[in-house]
Amino acid sequence: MRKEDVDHSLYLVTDSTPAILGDKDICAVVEAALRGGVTCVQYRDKTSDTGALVATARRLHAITQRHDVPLLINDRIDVALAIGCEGVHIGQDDLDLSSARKLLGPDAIIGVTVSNAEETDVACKGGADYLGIGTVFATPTKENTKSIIGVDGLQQILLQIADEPIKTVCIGGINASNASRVMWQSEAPGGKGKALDGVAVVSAIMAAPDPEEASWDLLRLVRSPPAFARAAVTAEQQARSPEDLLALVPEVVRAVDAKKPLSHNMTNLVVQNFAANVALSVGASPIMANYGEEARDLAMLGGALVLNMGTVTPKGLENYLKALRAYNEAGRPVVFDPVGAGATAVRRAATKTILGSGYIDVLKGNQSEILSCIPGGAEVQQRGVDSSAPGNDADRQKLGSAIRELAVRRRNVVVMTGKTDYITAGRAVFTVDNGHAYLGMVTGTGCCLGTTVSAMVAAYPDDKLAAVVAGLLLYSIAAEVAAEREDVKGPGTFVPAFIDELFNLRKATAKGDLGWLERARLGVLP
Ligand code: 3NM
Repeated sequence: MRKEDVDHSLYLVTDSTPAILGDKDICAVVEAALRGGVTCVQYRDKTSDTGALVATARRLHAITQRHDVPLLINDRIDVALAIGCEGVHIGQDDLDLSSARKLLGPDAIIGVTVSNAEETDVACKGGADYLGIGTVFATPTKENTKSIIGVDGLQQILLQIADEPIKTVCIGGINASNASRVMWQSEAPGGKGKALDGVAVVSAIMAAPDPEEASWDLLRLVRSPPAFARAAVTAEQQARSPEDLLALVPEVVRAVDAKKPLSHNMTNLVVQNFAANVALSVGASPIMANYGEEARDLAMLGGALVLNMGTVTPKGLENYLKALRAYNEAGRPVVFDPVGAGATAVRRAATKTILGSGYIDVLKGNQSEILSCIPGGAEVQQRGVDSSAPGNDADRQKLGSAIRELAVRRRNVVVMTGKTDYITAGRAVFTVDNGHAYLGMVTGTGCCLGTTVSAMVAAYPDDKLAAVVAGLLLYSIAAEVAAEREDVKGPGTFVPAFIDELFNLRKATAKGDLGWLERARLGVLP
């Protein structure tokens, strides 16, 4: 087989330790995995004596040859030479790439493990055939890994090598629950970065009760986009003008009114009652279910999930992750509100965990929360950028490009709330200048906006940008209308009036009375 023709889609790395292999025969497991569709095999054994290594490698090579799949040896160039297999895989502490190439010749396949920009650069310049990028997620299989880079770190490396003719797989903690997501999420949209060629796994196959079935399942997952990818915001949807989006608002509001979608809130203790009433007013069916085990069933009901981190606890975080997985698997939208994200170390870590554990369709927060989701965002914040200061166009642009980059990286919609609200899916940054000061004087109004947005994306999932814009306009204009009422004397009387006006505007929209939309101040950053 020519090395250019190697398929890296499902790359099996073996492990002979009892914790993973158990009492199974390594050759039987590899044979089963090949029947299941594994496309490349690396024999990795850090403990056996050289004689045993060579003997096992020979048996494995006979098997991989029957399946026309390359066999690579981890680290041991001598073993690869002794059995005449297709190549080797070298880590950063192993023999260097140019020596390995000299020993093995130009036709051998040589892969290199990389975890940062510098290692990547050296491996590409040195003529590696493929990169094993990791460690993506922490894994008990290899505990002494250098760094956990997450999907963000993986994407960074793929952006760096956009133009290199090199193949790539990722490694570390990859299994059936995340393979498809990692393949899709690590690729920067718009052809800016490279897409992974595949995933490398150890335990997901070597420790599986049925390695053939596990391989078959993984290969299918690697080759098919995840459920949530189907409804990502398209380039055409992003190219619309504010007027185009405004024209869709009635349709979105009516869709919620007609469908009464489920708004599943995992939200904080302070706002549960308020959020449930807001959901009802905008036309959704709220459920305030904080127990993650329920999420699988709830995700099947055609609704959307709100993860609101307002009163995060370790148990709460576990529940969020279960629900996130369930909604991602069902292909139903998730709105994440990283409340107080920058405020404490616990919240910073929880935000990172949530963002790294699944796909978030809409990331919504205030300026400091959103900036703390961006690498380097804290510095933007510390430099005192203030989008609400009048006439501060430079700051608006800075914030606009920061959230645009965040949306590109996450392939989602980002909403940054404030005096002006900003919305982007990675291209145009739309702005909403409606609302009322009372919203800032009542607890939970930010959280309830998340609930409102969840109702809109649940009812209108194929156009999440329009859905989010509709949610923001309905919410902030209802606040204006409520605040102007004669019976509203301050923040206390504002709350029931606001709930009424959310209901009234929705009902008016359903009847075709769209007068309220004349107040809309929807724009786009130049
Ligand atoms: N190399 P599992 S992580 C062999 O980061 C190996 O370089 C890694 O095992 C790296 O698929 C790893 O069971 C083990 O998580 C991956």
